[in-house]
Amino acid sequence: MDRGDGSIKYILSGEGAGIVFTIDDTTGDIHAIQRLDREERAQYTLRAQALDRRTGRPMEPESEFIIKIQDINDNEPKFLDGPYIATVPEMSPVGFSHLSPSGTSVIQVTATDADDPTYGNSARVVYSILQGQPYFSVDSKTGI
Ligand SMILES: [Ca+2]
Ligand SMILES: [Ca+2]
Repeated sequence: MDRGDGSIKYILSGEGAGIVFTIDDTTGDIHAIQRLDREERAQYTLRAQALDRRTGRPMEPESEFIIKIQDINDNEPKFLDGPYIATVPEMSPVGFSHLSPSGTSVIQVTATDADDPTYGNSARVVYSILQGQPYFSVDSKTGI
């Protein structure tokens, strides 16, 4: 029904309307007016309606829609329980692998990443040791 002559007025309501999102009341275009952080809030449910600008009467029933915030990789993995302190007896057996777990397990470290685990590799954690070779190694998957 919108002939583009400005006779229709669009209004927005719902979560974050007027604060996070705004609508151009002539075109119906919706814009974000704040920076969005998926880790703070992953989606918003909004409602929009087209009104006759002259009478204020609705032109159609209100429609609901959901805006999902697409993730970017903006969080690095963190060791929430660190710093870790562990002890290992001297002369302990060396070596470790899944096939021959005969070596000495010293500690398991666990890192978490706040990004979306269901999208891409942004939340994927791989463990490696920066210092301490050749005496220590870490399993890249388990952190043992
Ligand atoms: Ca990440
Ligand atoms: Ca993110």
